[in-house]
Amino acid sequence: MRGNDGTRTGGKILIDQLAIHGVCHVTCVPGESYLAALDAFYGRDIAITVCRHESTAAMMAEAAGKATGRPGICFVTRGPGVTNASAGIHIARQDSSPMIVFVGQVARRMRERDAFQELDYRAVFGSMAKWATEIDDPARIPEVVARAFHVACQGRPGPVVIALPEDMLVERAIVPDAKAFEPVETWPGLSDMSRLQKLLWASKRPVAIIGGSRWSESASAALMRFAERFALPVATTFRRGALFDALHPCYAGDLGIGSNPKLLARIKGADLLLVIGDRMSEVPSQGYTLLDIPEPQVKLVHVHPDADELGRVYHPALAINASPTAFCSALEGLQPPNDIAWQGEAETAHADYLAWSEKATPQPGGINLGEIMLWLRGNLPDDATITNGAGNFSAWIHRFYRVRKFNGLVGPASGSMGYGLPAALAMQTLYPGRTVVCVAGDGDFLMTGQDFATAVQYELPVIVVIYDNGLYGTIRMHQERSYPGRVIATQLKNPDFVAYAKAFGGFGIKVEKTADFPAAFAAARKSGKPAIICLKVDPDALAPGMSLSGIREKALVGSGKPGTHQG
Ligand SMILES: Cc1ncc(C[n+]2csc(CCOP(=O)(O)OP(=O)(O)O)c2C)c(N)n1
Ligand SMILES: [Mg+2]
Repeated sequence: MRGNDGTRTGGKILIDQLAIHGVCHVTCVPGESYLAALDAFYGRDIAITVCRHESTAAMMAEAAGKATGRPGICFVTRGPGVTNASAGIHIARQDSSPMIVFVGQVARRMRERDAFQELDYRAVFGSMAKWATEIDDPARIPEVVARAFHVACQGRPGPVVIALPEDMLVERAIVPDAKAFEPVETWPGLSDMSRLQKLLWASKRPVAIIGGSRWSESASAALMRFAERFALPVATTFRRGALFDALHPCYAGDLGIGSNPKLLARIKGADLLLVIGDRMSEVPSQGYTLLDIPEPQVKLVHVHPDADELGRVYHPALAINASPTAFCSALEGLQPPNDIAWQGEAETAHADYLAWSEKATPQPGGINLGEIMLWLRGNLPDDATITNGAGNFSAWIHRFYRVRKFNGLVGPASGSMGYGLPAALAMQTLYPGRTVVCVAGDGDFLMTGQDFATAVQYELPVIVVIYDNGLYGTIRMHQERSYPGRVIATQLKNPDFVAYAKAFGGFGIKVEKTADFPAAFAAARKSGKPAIICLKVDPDALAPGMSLSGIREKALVGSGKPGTHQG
């Protein structure tokens, strides 16, 4: 509260800054360490989602940051609270998403005694967050918070962790507010664009690869127009499929895990790669095999919003320090050559993509998740969003679900399990009218499954489709490849997910045959409640076109060993 003397508590100053910077929603798990900040939310026009676990609160904030380009905001308590939140902080780091985590801290006079739940946040998050700091003086809150918004959003976006000593939050200070932050765009120079045009004109087989953050719906539309004018094949990187309409005639597919071999061959055969916004890290670079390090064997044009990422791993022929949003509007000024040397390549690349994603691969058992993806892509509304975490189940989404809209897919490029439900909660909170479907593994779902309660509490009608194979299937796959028949620590005894959904106050239904999915989905929607559709699947159905037994046999033949244990 503001006193008659013009003073405000640290907590009040803090929440005032959030409002000024345009925050209208935060996530949290409460703690006594930041009560004064919580109290300052009282009666304010900022919605709060209280979660059951800090990993959900942090992943929700990360997903909101990923979807909007503005920092997702999360409040957690000290020690155990913020260490629980660290999974979400790590995702924001790897996925380059803007996010600010506020965390309670012991009172200033107790610091460095290893007081109750004390942590040195600068040390603990120093290498994971983009910036980790602590506010000692309430009069500096406007300065630090404004800087946090800039740091989180500019260059390569990422997480900022700000510790709030308990006594600092109740201390009163007189300080003016900061002004609302405006994210700074980084524009390509005219000479960058003319060098790019020359390289394109000299090229015979160019391919564009897009990913990373700092995109917008209009940037993605501008890129589609550019691709059309230049007849340029465009691939998206791992879990960034929502940046380009899958049915656009230039879409070449997804460069992730289990990618189309024809796409990989096309990229290997290219003479110019135009990488926009992405780092070409381990997964899209196919374990750092697509491009030689440090000197790529192909002409690389690397466009990235952070100068530090340019030349970090790859030495590009042309490095352009620009945000994808600014770069894509500058693309409107480029002229295609009169005679496009690669004419027809985009068409072929798109035909290869369509053929790769057209028909579901056969699977053992009654459920084929590929067929379900085909049904979802044909029946979900245009603006629907699919979210996912990590596990083999997600391979069916990336291969068969054709993402048509910006934000139509929200997943962790960092491969973090448990992400799908929090991301779905974040998307449904941001866009209440949309259909939001989380596709989860059984292992994956239960990493944050307790927050199905949050969906019920806030009446967020997300639909969770669980691929219940009773396995940490991905790890079992690696296990069978490296140690065939020696099954250890990858089997799961699951709860009854239908009863689970109902116990939380949601809707639950089990599906054992692919043909029953549409009716189950309709029933879930009709219920208007958060829902779980549990797909009881044959554990042998490991990944698209891949069976557990097949993998084991292949590995045994390769090693010449007989199986020692049946899983
Ligand atoms: C937080 C986290 N812990 C562990 C892993 C390692 N990991 C990757 S996939 C996987 C198993 C996923 O199992 P499930 O969700 O059931 O999907 P499935 O592979 O069976 O389809 C594990 C344990 C991870 N990626 N993230
Ligand atoms: Mg599983």
